[in-house]
Amino acid sequence: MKIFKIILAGVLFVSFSTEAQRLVKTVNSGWKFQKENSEKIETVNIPHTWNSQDAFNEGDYFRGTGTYEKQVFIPKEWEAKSVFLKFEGANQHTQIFINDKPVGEHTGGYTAFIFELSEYLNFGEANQVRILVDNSHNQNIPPLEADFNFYGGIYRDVELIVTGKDHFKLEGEAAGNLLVKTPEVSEKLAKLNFSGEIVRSGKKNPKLEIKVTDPNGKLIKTLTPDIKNGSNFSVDFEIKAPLLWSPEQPHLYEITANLKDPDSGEIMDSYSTSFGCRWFKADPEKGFILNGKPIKLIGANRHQDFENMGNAVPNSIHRKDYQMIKDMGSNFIRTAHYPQDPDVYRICDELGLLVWTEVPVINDVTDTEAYHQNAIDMQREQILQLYNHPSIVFWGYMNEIFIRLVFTRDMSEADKNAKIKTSVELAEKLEAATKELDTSRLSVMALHENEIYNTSKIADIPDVIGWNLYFGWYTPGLENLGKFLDEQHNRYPERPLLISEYGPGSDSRIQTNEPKPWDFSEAYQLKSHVSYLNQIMERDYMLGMAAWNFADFGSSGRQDSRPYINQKGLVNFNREPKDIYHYYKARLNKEDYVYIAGKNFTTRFIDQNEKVKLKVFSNSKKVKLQIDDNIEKEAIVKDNIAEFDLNLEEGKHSIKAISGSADYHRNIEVKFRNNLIKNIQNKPIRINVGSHSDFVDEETGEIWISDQAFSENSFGYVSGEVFQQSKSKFQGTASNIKVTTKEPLYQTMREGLKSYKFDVPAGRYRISLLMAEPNRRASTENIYNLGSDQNKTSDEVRSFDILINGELAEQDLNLARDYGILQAVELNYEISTKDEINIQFNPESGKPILSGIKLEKL
Ligand code: GCB
Repeated sequence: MKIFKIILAGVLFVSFSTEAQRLVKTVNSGWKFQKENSEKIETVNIPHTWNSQDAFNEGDYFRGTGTYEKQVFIPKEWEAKSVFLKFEGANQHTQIFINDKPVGEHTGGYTAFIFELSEYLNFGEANQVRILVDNSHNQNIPPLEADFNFYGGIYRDVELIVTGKDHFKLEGEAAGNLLVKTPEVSEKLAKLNFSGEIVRSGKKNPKLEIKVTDPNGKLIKTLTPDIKNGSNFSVDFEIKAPLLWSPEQPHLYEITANLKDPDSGEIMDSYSTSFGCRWFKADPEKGFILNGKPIKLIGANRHQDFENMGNAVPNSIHRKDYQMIKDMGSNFIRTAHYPQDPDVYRICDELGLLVWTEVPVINDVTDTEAYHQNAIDMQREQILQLYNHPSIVFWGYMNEIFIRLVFTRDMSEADKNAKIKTSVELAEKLEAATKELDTSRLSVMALHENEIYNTSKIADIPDVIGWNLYFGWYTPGLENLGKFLDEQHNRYPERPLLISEYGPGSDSRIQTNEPKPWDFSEAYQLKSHVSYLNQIMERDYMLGMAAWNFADFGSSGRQDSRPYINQKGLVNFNREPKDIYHYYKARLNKEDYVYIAGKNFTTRFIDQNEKVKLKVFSNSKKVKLQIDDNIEKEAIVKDNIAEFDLNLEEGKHSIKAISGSADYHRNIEVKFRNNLIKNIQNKPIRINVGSHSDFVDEETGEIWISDQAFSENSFGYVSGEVFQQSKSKFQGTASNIKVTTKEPLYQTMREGLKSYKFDVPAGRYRISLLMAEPNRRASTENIYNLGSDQNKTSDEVRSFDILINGELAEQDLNLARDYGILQAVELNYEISTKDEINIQFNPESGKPILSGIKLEKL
């Protein structure tokens, strides 16, 4: 809750009435913005980033300085006040100038900072405010590198704050926060302390009055502590039988502190904060204990960006996200990998979400005093600014800090040891800084799956260890999760453990009944999350788990099935839920819930005798299915999924799932694959060649169906194999394919095929062949020059001829040479035929490839 009151000019400017308080107002609108080395000046509103678009284009996004400028009128009356400018966050180094005079600067992109402007201002006039923000890489500022975008700009609110000359201290690391501590809480009693600092004009001794209200808004106490040495105060108080804060009942108390003129009783400054009463611990055997009871922490990580906005998102989106996380049934959130908007923590307090918040010390450490100090400053700012939030239970300070080291080839032993040493030293300093400010919360660090964290002993430093584990994705075997955790638990029985990240990438355009790692199908995401949930639920010692990630997010270095986006979200970048989000809802919520999986899997292409597989998510024991209002089926629910194998006729079906008091309806259309040829008139066949998944084009609704081998009266490939880029990945290339929005269609392909055949009725047809050269090293040589180029092997030159019903359609087609690598190519041909279409692929060098094929009757 902001102390934002619209104060009538008369009241504000004539004098502060006894009801007056500080003025807090945003200064977000109408800034003139200019990027370094650019002529263009635009008018922008804050929140703003200059990377909302270019971080999603090919090449590097702009990292440099942006200048924001604005005239701000400062009333004459404020001469008698103190005037501050507060930034909730700007990425990542900020300098402030008022009327061309430097006021101050701040380093770090994710915490708030505040400056007193009074001495720089001309009162009764417009003042020029100029802000320089720089997001260029700086080896002394964390994060050095990470799997997300470092969008530059003033991407959180800017506020002007006006207080009396005597005021609660705003300047400094706490950015205006006063601390409410809860050193001892039980069901019977909460012992509390409220402390802070007052900045005084020195004329009179102000009086302090603190009002405490309970969660129902009832005043329960008014405290009037002394102000020590003229500036500090610390007051203890107790609440009997406190209403405890918990995810089920997030009761919030509130404090309002007023600083009063001793003679007139006028309020010179006022500050409010909410707080909660709860206690907790992390037990290495029993897991997380909140208010004396074990609670399995289940939830997600969350990045702060949104489609088309970058990190410049309004508070309403923060609220929507956390509401969705709460609605999913979670009780836990990790604000990976940095402190988020101050509103986020207020929202988590209100909704009842337990929070792990962390500073962005990620992947690597620079061995300089400046880097270490910046990291420590970030942690101090995070803790002091967010201290009062009952939702926060973990202060985190490092993520996978050895991953750069582990993946850097050619690093000498000496350099490795130096890197380990500086990282361990920094962890020790961060641990000390954390505990110096707050012993009531747990410190935590996230590790990737590697022994180095144990051998270096860095994992012994924090109170709790979070493992980021991607079994079944980066490393094989979903079932290895439990084994890995049990082994860690046995070796380090005193160490409380949780899973800080897990989950595969998915794309709601990719649908299959036979999910495989790296196919980006929604089905594999489901399979993986179910397995992880089961394995964690059966281990009492595990504190809990946070899925990676609540939403898809921008990461300019990524080339998955949607380029520049990390697709491990439970919801899309625009927060459209994926199947998996509904699964969590069914698994975690108590109220009856039912959902038929497959928003994009509503047309099923099957063989005549094949059954339609349907998955229904539910939190009941059984699910009933009503098909076309006349057939009823029932299935037992296991792991919150009821599986149905349905015999359905070709055509449209209405399906309703009922479980408990909840129901869900979906229309499903069935098409027999063999009839596709028969019905080809006006209904083109589209095949996702080299893939076991259907690709649903969300723009057109067209479906490119999974591939099949040729059989009589049907269609399909003859010989060849599914193209595999690397052993660990099961299909396709993970590289971005240029000039198309149907990347997955081109990423998967069949290699070395002899032909693709259709047993079609006589007629005239258009054939479209889709392909992309996946090999980055593919040669652009002409096959006929090979003999003269000693360096090239035929493996690197892919060249083939295409014959359609015996007629040469392409000779020496070298995609790399003719179109470029990783480039979407579509070749269309028209032919007339009496009974069949046989598209032959004859290699000249290397193996022919094909990504997709469309056959249309003209
Ligand atoms: C991790 C990182 C996270 C990445 C994630 C991934 O372990 O901590 O920043 O985004 O893996 O998707 O690879």
